[in-house]
Amino acid sequence: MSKSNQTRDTREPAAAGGLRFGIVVARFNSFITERLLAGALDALRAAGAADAAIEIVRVPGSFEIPLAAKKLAETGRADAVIAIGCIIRGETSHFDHVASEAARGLQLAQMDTGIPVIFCVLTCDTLEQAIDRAGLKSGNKGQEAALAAIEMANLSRGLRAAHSVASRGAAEGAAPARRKKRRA
Ligand code: INI
Repeated sequence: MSKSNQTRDTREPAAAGGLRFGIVVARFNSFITERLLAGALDALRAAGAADAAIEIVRVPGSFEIPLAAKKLAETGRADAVIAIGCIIRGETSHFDHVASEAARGLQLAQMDTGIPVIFCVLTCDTLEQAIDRAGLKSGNKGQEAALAAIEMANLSRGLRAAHSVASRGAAEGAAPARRKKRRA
C-alpha cells in the first residue's frame, strides 16, 4: 500500500453549524501559535461555525494550557476545546517537562469534563519543523485540529442523544412492571 493511501483522510466534510468551540492559545512562540490559530479558525468557519460560537482564550505558555482548557470545558459553553501551543526543544530538559505535562494535563481535562479536548501542541526539535507544521511544507496542524474538534463534537452530541433515548426507553420499559407489582 502506498504511503498516500495509508494516510488519506476519507471522512465526509464535517459540519460545524450549531456547534460551539473553545480555543486555548499559548503566547509562547506566538509566531507559530497564531498561525495555527488562523488555520483552525479558517477550517471551523469553512465548516459553518459562527464566529460568535468560537471563544478564544490566551495563556502564557503550553504548561498553562491544560488548566485553561479544563475551565473552558467546565463552563458548558463549548462542544469541543482546541488546545494550541508550540514547544521547541532547547538545551535543557525543560522541553520534556512542558511537553509531557501539557499532554497529560489535556488528556485529564477531557476525561474529567467529558468534553473533547483536541491536542494541537507542536513538540518540535527545531523552529523549522514548527514552521513547516504551521502552514508551510506539512500543511497547517491547526486546520487538522479543527477537523478533529468538529468530528469529536458531533460524535459526543450523537452519543449523548443515543444515551438519553436509551435511558428513556429503559425507564418506560420499567414503568409497567412497577404498576403490575402494585396491583398484585
Ligand atoms: N512554553 C511553550 O509553550 N513552548 C516552549 O517552547 C517553552 N519553552 O521552551 O520554555 C515554554 N515554556 C514556558 C512554559 O510553558 C510556562 O509558560 C512557564 O514555565 C511558566 O509556567
